[in-house]
Amino acid sequence: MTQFLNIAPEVVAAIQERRPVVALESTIIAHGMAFPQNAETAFAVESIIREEGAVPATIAVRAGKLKVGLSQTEIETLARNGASITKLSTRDLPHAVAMGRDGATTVASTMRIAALAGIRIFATGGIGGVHRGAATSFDISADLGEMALSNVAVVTAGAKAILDLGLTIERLETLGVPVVGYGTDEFPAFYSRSSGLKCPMRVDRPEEMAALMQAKWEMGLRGGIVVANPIPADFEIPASEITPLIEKAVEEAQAEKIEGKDVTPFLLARLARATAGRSLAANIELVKNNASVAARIARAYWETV
Ligand code: PSU
Ligand code: MN
Repeated sequence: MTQFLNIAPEVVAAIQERRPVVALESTIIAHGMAFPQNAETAFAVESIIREEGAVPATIAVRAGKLKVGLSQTEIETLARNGASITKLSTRDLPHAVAMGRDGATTVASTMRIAALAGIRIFATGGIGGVHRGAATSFDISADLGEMALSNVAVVTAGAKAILDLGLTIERLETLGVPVVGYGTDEFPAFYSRSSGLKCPMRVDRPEEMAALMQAKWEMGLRGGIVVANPIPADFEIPASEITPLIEKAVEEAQAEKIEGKDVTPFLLARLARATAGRSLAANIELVKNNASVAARIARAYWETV
């Protein structure tokens, strides 16, 4: 594996000493937010993880290496070059490695690389899922398939309602993935704390989440865990406000025949524009909150295993 992986010395030391590490994805930097907020958020999230006593490891592909723990300069390069950075899901990793390319990793590929490095917890904004209209488009994010394979707990503010959240939960059930409400009974809808959909299970404390992770993996059950952590109440945008904007963005994507991996970035960009900055503020706050929760879970996990 070492020929493919390039892990920052600080992260290697933490993994070897069984100290808490939190993985972070890079597609959210390159394609999820615009510059300079993407860079500021990426740095803020790393600081929060450090303040909570864990080591951050932002993951991307650099010159064909699976890089775990990016430098400030590498993060800034991803943030500045945004749209021109290749979005790499798991299926794209072999080609990017073979050709010595650069790219930003999605939830799916970040999970896989984190698992290869021995990292068990990952903080993001929102995971991909089953798109609306998937019955005809077959558009289901590889994030879900990866959840069945990689032993990583992903802290996410639920998922954006650009997806069919009900079908996303169904698919995760089929794949055997625990979807755990963190301090909530409801599956959160990214900008909104509530979606009207129930989470199949709930925990309220980092120690409970750590015990769940340990139980799953020590029983030999492979795959990930969705830690569904709602946006802090002060920053939420009510579903009644955001849903019509989401529906309009989905219609625009269909009208403009946007397909494949371009669908998610297109919808995110349209929504950011339609909400004139308010969605961005919400997005930044929920990512920070996920990072803080992930670091606390990481600490609890490495204290118990
Ligand atoms: N959802 C968001 N923000 C994001 C993404 C999803 O609210 O930035 C990104 C993540 O990197 C996720 C990817 O893994 O989009 C999913 O893309 P696709 O649907 O093409 O699999
Ligand atoms: Mn897709």
